[in-house]
Amino acid sequence: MNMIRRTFVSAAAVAMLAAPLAGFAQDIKPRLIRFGYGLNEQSNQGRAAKFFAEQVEKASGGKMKVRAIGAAALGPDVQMQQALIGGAQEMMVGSTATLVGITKEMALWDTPFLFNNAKEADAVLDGPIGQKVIAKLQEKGLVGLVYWENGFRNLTNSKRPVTKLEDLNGIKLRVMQNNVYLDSFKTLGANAVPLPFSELFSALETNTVDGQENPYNTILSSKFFEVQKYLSITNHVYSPWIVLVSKKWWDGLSKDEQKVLADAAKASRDFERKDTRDEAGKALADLKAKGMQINELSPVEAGRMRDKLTRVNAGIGAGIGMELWQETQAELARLRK
Ligand code: TK8
Repeated sequence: MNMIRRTFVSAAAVAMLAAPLAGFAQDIKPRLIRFGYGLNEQSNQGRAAKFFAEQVEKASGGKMKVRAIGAAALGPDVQMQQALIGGAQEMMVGSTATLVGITKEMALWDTPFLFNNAKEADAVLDGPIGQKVIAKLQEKGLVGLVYWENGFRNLTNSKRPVTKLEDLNGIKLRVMQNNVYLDSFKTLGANAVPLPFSELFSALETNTVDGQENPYNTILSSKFFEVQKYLSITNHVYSPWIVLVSKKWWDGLSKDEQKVLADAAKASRDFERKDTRDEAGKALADLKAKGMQINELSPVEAGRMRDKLTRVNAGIGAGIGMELWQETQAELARLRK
């Protein structure tokens, strides 16, 4: 009797649970979003990825779950881009520079000294020009949501302080997998070697390369100060990150779900830029305290470097199309008035 009763009760319980499950299975099972990135969890990129995940979870009432996966555990930028295009991964954040092989217009952001300050960068990236470049991704199977700040890039190396152009001669310098960067640093006389970011620390540690260039935040969070003695302040280019979605996957979302992601991406952009700028403001002192030897270039030497670097501009204009190039120059002139 007891046995039968127990069986009956549990069968009823199962039936009660199973009924709503059957009807709303689609709604109850949260959408799982793998959001990959290259830096570690303690970086500005990691903090903003976590913020994005929290926003999505909150705004969707737990129906959408973002798993932020850092340290290139899902692969370096280029590999994740392909996974998104193929639909094997949902989202990522990475450099626009590594996207140039897919969308050539992204090379606009590789232009040395394009922006004088973050305010200009925000205005152009968030304005019509930035949106026009983002829209180009669609035909390649990607949806770009927002630009985050990677930041102004500076040079580090293990050989000597770079105080003038000639100091770069013979320095093996890792660059991103991008032709503008490759040409830029060859033009400056360095021995430029393209490498994915995920291989950079160990390449520096084993002296496979002598140097690299990245914003202060990354030099700090990726602990490059452990393997790089010299930091030369060049601010040679402003580098954005971009939050990407697989178009294949995006097209299967409801309008509400797309809105949750777009809104959370905007909120994450504002959070990320503020956090990055706060950190960058303190980073030089931190890097000095960690033992890095930091130098600025004299105005004359900075000018020489700038003149050489801007020689790649003609090639960038031709690559992205003169119309986009001129439109950007006009917009910058307008902003600077
Ligand atoms: C991280 C990279 C990094 C970039 C680089 O995945 O490769 O040097 O600056 O931020 O995108």
